[in-house]
Amino acid sequence: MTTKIMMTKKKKALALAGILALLLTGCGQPDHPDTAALSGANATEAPSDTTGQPDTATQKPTAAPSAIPDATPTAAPGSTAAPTAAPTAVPTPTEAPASVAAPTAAPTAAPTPTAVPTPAPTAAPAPTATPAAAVPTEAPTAVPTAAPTAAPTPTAVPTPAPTAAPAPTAAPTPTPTAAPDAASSFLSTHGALAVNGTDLVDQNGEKIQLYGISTHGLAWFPQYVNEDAFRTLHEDWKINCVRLALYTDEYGGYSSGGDKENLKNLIRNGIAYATGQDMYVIVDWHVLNDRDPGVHKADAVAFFDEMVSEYADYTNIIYEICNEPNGYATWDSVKSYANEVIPVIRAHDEDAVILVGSPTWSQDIDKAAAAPLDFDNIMYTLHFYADTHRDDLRSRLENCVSNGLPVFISEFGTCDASGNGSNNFDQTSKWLELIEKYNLSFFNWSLSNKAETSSLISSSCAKTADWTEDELSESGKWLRNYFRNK
Ligand code: IDC
Repeated sequence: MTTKIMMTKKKKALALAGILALLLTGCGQPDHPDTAALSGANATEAPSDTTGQPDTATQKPTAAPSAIPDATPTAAPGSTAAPTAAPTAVPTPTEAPASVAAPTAAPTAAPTPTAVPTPAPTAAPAPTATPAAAVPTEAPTAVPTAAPTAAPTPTAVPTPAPTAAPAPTAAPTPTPTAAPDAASSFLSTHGALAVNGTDLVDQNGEKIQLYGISTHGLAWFPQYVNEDAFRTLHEDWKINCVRLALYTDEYGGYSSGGDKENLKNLIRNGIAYATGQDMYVIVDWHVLNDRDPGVHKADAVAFFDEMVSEYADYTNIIYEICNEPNGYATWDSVKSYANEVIPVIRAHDEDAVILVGSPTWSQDIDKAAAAPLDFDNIMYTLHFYADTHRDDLRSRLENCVSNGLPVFISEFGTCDASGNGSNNFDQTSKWLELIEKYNLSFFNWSLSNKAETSSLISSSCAKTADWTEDELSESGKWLRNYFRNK
């Protein structure tokens, strides 16, 4: 507790320094020269798509259904997620605008402090919870090195000495005790992160860069949330963070008929496996088909309220509250959503780093720069797909960062914005050069074997861990090599 409190103070100091820096440099740039150009300019770069992004309205019908068959059947060992999914149940985008106004707005009442107490928070990530994905026998070892810096609270595992029944919540999960071998652990070295100016910094105020890969939709590919997969990613791919993509409104989405409990358990397991592998982890509320995050705001509020209360003492979790607003979503609507969801998270974890997307599939960071949120420890996400987004978006990124906006690349592809087409490693290299120049964090899409270019695992490989190089896709080989040589 003391550690956490001390870090909190330190982070506040850093945040203040950050604010001062922002005030001094000024981060707004309302008249960004690329703004006008960008929406149409990609036409030359991406012949088939003027926005440079998949139109989720047209994409959805064809994308989701075909995805399911080639993905789940052979691969998922007994995935309970698949069948029903009812992708078509989703509200049509054009009807939605009204909901942006968020009448239902689930009054942020949520952040009631009472949520935190009893749940013996640190005990949560019971790996046995998800039948489909969890590999039962692995449970105990999952959280050993567990965020040592996280709450060394003694009170954790109380006495509930669950009688016999290994009930769902039972799992006397390894409570991160003190921190014996702390010195050698990446998580204990870097601890709770914060944002200082444009930098992501660790508990010592030193710059840190997170990098790794994003899962595909957890409902689509639950089988990759297993301890061996995360061990492979950490030990063999040498990444330091995994992003868990929880679609809200697509196939098996959290707010479109998906099994909420199962999805939350996949998140819990993902957190446990990442923590056990000494990695940071991003919990991504993957807004896409819903376009405006306000559409499912009530679910977002309830989801983050529950999850963050369970993990309030973890120092290795980053919350991403809206993957890619698009369509009719505006920065104002994203902002009003963020202004309701962020306090819910902060009610449990007052200084968690939170990632916020922007309109046009998280490309409009200049709009965020012109009217940033009024919270500490926020980073704005920029997403790119290398064969679609090129110089225009790169210079927007560079302008925003040099003007003081903290940016985090929570998703990128080496191919085009549909997730398919050809890989463009020349353009990917240009992006990575810029990313390294500014020490930005970055995450590739995606950990799956779906037959599409952006999948990192070859579609002919059903293994869910320990992939050999032959079993990786073209981009899988390229990226693994990049990560290993960083
Ligand atoms: C794509 C998946 C594809 C799935 C589709 C659903 O690769 O299998 O059918 O979503 O709509 C994004 C999104 C990400 C997309 C990806 C590729 O964040 O969810 O995944 N992409 O289109 N933004 C830009 C590209």
